[in-house]
Amino acid sequence: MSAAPLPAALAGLVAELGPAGAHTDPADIARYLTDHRRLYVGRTALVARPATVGEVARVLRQCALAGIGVVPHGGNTSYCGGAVPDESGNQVVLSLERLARIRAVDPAGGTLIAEAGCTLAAVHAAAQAHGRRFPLSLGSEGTCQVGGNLSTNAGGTSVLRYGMMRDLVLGLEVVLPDGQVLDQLRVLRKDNTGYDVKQLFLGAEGTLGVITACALKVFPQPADYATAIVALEDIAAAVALLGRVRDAFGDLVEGFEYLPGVAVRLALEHVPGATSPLAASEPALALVELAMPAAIGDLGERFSSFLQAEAEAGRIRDAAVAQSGLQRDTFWFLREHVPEAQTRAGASIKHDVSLPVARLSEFVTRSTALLDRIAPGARIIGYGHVGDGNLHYNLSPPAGVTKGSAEEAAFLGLKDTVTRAIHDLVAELGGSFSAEHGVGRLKVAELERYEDPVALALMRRIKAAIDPAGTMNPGKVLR
Ligand code: 2HG
Ligand code: ZN
Repeated sequence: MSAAPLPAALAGLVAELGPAGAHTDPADIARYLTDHRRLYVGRTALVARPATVGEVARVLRQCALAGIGVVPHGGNTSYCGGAVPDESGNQVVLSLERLARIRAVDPAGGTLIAEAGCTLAAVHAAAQAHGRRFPLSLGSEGTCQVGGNLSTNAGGTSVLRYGMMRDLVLGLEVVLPDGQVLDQLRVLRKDNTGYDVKQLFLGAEGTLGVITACALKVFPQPADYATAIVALEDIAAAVALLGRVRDAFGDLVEGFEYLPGVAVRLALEHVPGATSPLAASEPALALVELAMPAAIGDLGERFSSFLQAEAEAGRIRDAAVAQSGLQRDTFWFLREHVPEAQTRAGASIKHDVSLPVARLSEFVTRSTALLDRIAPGARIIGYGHVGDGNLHYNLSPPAGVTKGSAEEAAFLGLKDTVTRAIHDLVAELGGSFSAEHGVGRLKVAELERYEDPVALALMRRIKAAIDPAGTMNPGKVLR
């Protein structure tokens, strides 16, 4: 795509930011234009790369004055096109990558202050260096940035115990669209001082301002893990097991991930190095992980006995408990690589839905029947964070359909019909069409369709109040 011309109103800003702070060369800009899933290819004349909060403020103020849209950009791992500019060439990209300092860690107080451009892996490492752990856990941790995690209220695989990103935040520093800096970077666990305005920016996907730093909660490092892969009949058996594991182990349960057999087989077939400790023919697997902050001992043994009793009672089909840290890694490798397996296998139609946990099984049964009619033969790769009621309910074309074939195109042609059926059913069952991936550009119409109209009207009023010029990430979340 051709480079967009630089608006005259931004020439001074470019000079101020200097060569390291502003990319205007199309070769430097290219990597900021396409999202991770390659759903969109945008254009821009400028990628601003501020190195200080003051520079972020100058970019936002200047763009608000000139009426130019600003698209905040972190690690670019969004599933919904939230971090790339549109095709007009009129929007500026604002990359947080140079704001990447860990400002402070307080192990005793259990807090860590990081700038928005730190990768999630860098936050993990900083916490670990102080004997602490930051529990947000995502497959993309080496690439995604904490500013994006905040702006999308990221979830991942330890939500069951620690909550989503929002639950891990104590304070924020945010630059508002007019360049004012909201300084709420407090490390207080208790702070009841009127409206909690920082909450507005968590999950706002950069439509209200730019988060530049955050104060996060950090926790003791687990000293002992017990991790199992359990073979099950179906998702109903997984939900029942979840209840019993929590009865037995309470808050020690950190992760409860579900993989239908078809997802396991896809990973084994397409991802080099993927292995399963149980037979590939099992109808479904759950990856269940317990963790203890102190080495009290026997966690692995207790979990093994629990699973043995489950097997003897006929409630699970089989189980394997990791015998080493390395084996634990192989269990997680299998789980974390299902998305990659699906990508390698070819096209897919993705959904990121959540339901009340008690209705997951009904959802799977009813949606399977719907899909049998709408997309016969399509493989339902419905996996994920069952402990949180969150399924990545993704479809792959029928087995044997090759990448780039006419059959694959026909399958993709069903996307809108399939998605409507799935999202309507989710809504009927009291669920959400966007559990953890956000709205971005992709799901704006879904938000309009499914959100409570009162909530939607409030969102529009908040947007108009905080971003009256409408320059913050235009076209994302709301339009
Ligand atoms: C996961 O849980 C991610 O692995 C990706 O949220 C889900 O690719 C997907 O649909
Ligand atoms: Zn997920």
